[in-house]
Amino acid sequence: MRLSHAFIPTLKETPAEAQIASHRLMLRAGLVRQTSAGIYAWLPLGLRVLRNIERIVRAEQDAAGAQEILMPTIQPAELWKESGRYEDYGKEMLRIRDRHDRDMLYGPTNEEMVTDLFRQSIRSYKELPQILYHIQWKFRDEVRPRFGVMRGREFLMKDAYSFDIDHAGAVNSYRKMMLAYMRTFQRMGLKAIPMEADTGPIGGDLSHEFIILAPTGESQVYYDAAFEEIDYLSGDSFSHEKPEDLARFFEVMTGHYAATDEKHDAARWDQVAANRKREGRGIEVGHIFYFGTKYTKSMGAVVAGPDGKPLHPEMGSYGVGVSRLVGAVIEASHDDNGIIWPDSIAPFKAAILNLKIGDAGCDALCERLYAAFGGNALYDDRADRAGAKFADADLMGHPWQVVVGPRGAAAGTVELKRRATGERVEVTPEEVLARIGA
Ligand code: 5CA
Repeated sequence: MRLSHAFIPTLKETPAEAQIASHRLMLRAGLVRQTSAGIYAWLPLGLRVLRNIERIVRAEQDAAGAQEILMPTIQPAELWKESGRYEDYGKEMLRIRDRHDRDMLYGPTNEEMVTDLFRQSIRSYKELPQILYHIQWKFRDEVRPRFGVMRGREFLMKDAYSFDIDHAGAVNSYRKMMLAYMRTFQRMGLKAIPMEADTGPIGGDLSHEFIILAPTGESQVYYDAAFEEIDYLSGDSFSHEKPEDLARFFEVMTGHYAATDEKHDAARWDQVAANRKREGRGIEVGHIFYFGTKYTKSMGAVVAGPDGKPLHPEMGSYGVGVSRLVGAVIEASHDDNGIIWPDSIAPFKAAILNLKIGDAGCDALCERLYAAFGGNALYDDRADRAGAKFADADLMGHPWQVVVGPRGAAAGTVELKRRATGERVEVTPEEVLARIGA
């Protein structure tokens, strides 16, 4: 993308309505614009990040054996009347009436709809387990939407739903999703910690939230250093395949101390060795629930069991705040100059900064690099001051900056800057591509 013609409306001034760094930076770097309270339009730079996050979430769901579907945003009220949540959900639910006077709603979550799909099609225990997921917009009419995309009214969620024949199966699915989440967050360059949580309006009796560490996080967290040391992605770490492996994984996740403020247990905290104690701030980016037969019973979903008798499958649901993650990553990774994207979700791998537009050497070298990046670079081809280009590249947070000036271009070199460390090296264009791996 050429910056001279890109729809990336950066702001010089700090928007007054934004109270936290990620919200300020998302507006300033031109990622999103608010269209109504808590509702945002995603602009090219922001959308590329959102899509990258989706891609990682999807890959890890698929790897764990979950199957992607796509349920609609608009749901019939009948389903929610069956589960009993139509009244319970209160004002957070956006209720709509269609032209035939039928009660509809904009889905805040999809337990009812997925249970309905399940009961229409699955007949036998032999077809279980099933884990279904989708990545779809939700609407919750929050009283006080704030912090930009972190607490919006319309937001993108990955929600998965598991169906098993018994408690042991459901617990295995729950652990599988927990592992998928730890892998997902690590791939995004985040340190995530699962913490026991309340179940709220989803219901059930086992629940964990996934908190990522960020100095500006909403809640105070206490945890064992173990969570900073585990590598969930290495070849010889945990696998989804075997229940024994998942049990060992779950033991590690729940055997080490981790709690938010509300659940903090001073007596248990005292048991943690002093050199293993960690404290910090955190942001909830995911939440998983086991609730057994709550929905399958109330909605009459049954399958034939091994003995031929009907049984209500046991369910869990598993949410990731996909759009919230864009803000959460920025909270975890920024400095005074702007965003610092982790490589895996950055909108572009690199920015190419042409310091002298019109200089034949600079222009030719930049064009050559731009072509070689094949769409993975943002080319700053604006007739602007060098200072403005540096500032915008830092603000937008590209992991690498390739700086092309007339002297270097004549000598066949460029300056390569790593955004995260500020480190600069003088290299040949060939080395740029080799290092960044475009
Ligand atoms: N049905 C369950 C799991 S699929 C559920 O809805 N869980 S939830 O309410 O905890 O939401 C899941 C995730 O969505 C949260 O962890 C959070 O990351 C994200 N989320 C929830 N509310 C909002 C909101 N108002 N704005 C942005 N993200 C949100």
